[in-house]
Amino acid sequence: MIYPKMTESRMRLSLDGIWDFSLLSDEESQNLQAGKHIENALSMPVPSAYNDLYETRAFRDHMGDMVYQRTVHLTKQMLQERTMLYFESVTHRAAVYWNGTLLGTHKGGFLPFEFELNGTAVPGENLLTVVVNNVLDETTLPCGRIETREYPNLPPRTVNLPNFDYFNYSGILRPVCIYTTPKKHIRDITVSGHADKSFAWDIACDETSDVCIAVRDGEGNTVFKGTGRTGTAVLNGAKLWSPEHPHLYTLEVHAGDDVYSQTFGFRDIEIRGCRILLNGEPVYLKGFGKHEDAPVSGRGYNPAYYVKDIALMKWIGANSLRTSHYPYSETFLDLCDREGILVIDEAPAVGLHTGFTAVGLLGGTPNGTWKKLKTAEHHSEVLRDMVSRDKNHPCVIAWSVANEPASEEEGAREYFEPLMNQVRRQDPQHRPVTIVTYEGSSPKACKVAELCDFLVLNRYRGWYDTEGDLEAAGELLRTELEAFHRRCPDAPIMLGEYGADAIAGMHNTTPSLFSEEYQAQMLEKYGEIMDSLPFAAGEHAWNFADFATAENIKRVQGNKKGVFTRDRQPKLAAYVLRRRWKEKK
Ligand code: GCB
Repeated sequence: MIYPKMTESRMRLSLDGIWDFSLLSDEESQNLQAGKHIENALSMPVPSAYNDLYETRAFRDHMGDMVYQRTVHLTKQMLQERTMLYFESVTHRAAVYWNGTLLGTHKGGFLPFEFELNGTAVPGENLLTVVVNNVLDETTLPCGRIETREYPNLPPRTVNLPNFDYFNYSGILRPVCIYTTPKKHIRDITVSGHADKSFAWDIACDETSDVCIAVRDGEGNTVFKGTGRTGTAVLNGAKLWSPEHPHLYTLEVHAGDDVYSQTFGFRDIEIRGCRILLNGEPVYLKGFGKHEDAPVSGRGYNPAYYVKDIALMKWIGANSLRTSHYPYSETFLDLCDREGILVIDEAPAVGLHTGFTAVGLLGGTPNGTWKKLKTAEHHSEVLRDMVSRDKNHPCVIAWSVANEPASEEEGAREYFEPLMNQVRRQDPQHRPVTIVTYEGSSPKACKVAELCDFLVLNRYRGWYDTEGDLEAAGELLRTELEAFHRRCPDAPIMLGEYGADAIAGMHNTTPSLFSEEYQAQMLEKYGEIMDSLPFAAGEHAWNFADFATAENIKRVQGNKKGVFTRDRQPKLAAYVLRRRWKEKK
């Protein structure tokens, strides 16, 4: 699958706009007639999360199905071509109907899928109905739990609890479009450029199609021409891609009647002697774990926020981020290519722990996670789809297979080893692969460290323990990082998360928890420790901005560990990081 766009042989019709929408009870869902117009529909923007668009707790926290619907007008000419319906993401499950006929279903809320319309669609008016389901359990990624609670005088209440610390925004979160291709079409393009100026291409298309390729530089000049479905060549004058100079090239492919162009960069990423090397030079990762999260649209597609966030990352001196805790939109990754941001691309695999959650509501006791969860097959599917979608991006420098799983429990190694190997086999650029681990997975207990090409550790010393005592927090952190270094002396070690909640505007002369001063001091302390460890390879503060979470007593209207507020204004910590990161090489 390649990203749908206009070319001289392809057409793209956006279906974004205001759709009809309704939440469905189980009974309404059973009786839904997908070929009929829904009654009493609400207006709903696509793309967007649905949750914050109308009031009431029942609306926002609905658990189950919801329906989106719109009419689509097609021309005769469009249907003479191969005509596809493409969803960039529907969270978390979709059943898609065209004129009442089920085109297919999809599970997984953060990656694209598509269906062919030929044979079902007609010229003129058509009815598109999408039934979305947002329930998370021990078979989905991310993982959730379903609980039924009994109260006096009330019918039992069933709730869906996330095993993770962000609000379960759902709906049609990213753009939807129809696109056409010639019947014989380009199915996939793989292109990798290297620091030695060599590059390789591989075009999946009909065997009978003649393939010609051309490479264009950033100014649009054709700098190479070749033929064949696969090939390698050297482009002597190629300029390398890096954060300082994110030079991009375009591979233009003609395969039979189909034409498509794919951007790529010349760059190498490798690990040597516990350093991450970009184009042969050590690079220290400075940046954040982020979320796709904004007021009103929630986790919905939001290009203005994408641009603003990257601009703020540059302002603060960051060079990298992790797409915690799911693959971000394709537009965001294109922007990172263009702006030179290094990305650790994370699968939507969070909450794989039946005894621990980030907000501590599960008690923290190892609990037989790997016997209980039934996620292995789906995990393999989302990894396959993530690598396949993102493999050509020069900005993607590494893959994260999961965030904070029960990596200290028996069975973790057996669960993860095949998944790590799958990613390594599939990635044409052989990027480093990791699993991001938490405090419970100590240097003694962790069962997956040796599976990782580099270690990404989430640590909250000074917050979830040793709170208020930054000296003790610092020494605990140092001791633990040193122990991991002794265990894996050749693996670069970085912090994947560290931070403290700070309520913007709350100040103390003697810094205490939740004040802007305490957050700033804590980040400063962690910086001091990282500077003293020669094997430290990077630091990603948690989080770039305040974000929405489920309600619980450990969250003050969401997670407030943002260095920026949810509307992207700086807290004191932003200036502390800025001073440090502008200097730090
Ligand atoms: C973590 C999680 C992240 C949480 C964070 C926190 O370890 O990976 O999703 O939001 O801690 O703030 O507790």
